[in-house]
Amino acid sequence: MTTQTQTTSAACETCPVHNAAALKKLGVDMTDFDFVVALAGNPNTGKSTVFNALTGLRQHVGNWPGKTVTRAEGGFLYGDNKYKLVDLPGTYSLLATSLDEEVARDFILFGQPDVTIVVVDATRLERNLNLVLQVSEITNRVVVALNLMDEAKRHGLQIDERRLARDLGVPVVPMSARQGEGIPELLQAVSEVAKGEVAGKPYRVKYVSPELKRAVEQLTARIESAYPDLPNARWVALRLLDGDERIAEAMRKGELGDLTHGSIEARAAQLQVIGNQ
Ligand SMILES: Nc1nc2c(ncn2[C@@H]2O[C@H](COP(=O)(O)OP(=O)(O)OP(=O)(O)O)[C@@H](O)[C@H]2O)c(=O)[nH]1
Ligand SMILES: [Mg+2]
Repeated sequence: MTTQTQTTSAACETCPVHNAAALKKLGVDMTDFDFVVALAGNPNTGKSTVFNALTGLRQHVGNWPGKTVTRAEGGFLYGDNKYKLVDLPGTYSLLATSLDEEVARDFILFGQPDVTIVVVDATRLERNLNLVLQVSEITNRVVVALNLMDEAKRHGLQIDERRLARDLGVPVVPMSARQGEGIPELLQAVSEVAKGEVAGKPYRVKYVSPELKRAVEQLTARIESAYPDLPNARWVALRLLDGDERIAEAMRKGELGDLTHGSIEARAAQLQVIGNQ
């Protein structure tokens, strides 16, 4: 083998396609994980399909929305790191209206995942982007899995994923999870964001009014002092200013503290959510 060939093959080993070999599905083994990754997305976009592909577990998959109703967790090894992957119920928005949406919302907002993968349906991009923008409001660590690309192609839809990534300010990985296409690239993107090698700079809605900005800042500070362990106090402040009765009620009853990372973990342990074995 010539030096040239060796160089080429060594370089090639770092490409995502070859890194596929670096995935080890760990099933329910989540001991000593380095990173927590959440799978969020609208209902029926392929979250559990991705979850199963990465963990080797068998979460319920089917072609109708609302199958996953509670959290499921599994592990995988990629490169030198162990990951805990959390499959969530589908949700259209972080303004949860149903119990399973609430499970997803609570984990995305308060579970402090290191990376949130938002799985979107490439054939219904506009509707799906709503959640991407909402998640982008609360964290920089987002990867968009642009799933069902096979369906999009079948319908003659063309998506400029580079442009989309630029506009959203986060990595976008086109994929067809059911066929396993794009999984290596997704893993690569997730590991880069988890390790801080790639820093997203998500598009955020700009608050034009200085009064609103000031009100948000003041209220955020008060919430932070009342609930020092609560991540995303700013989101809670925005919801309160928007007149969200459920959040106001949780605040009045002192239940907001139940949404901190530790409490969510404890509640999950009680529920024993791995119902897929
Ligand atoms: N054609 C195609 N179908 C897919 C792809 N990924 C997943 N599916 C199918 O889409 C349907 C929904 O997949 P799930 O993984 O159950 O979706 P989910 O997001 O977990 O759904 P909920 O838990 O109900 O929110 C299933 O029939 C999958 O087989 C894909 O890339 N292409
Ligand atoms: Mg599911």
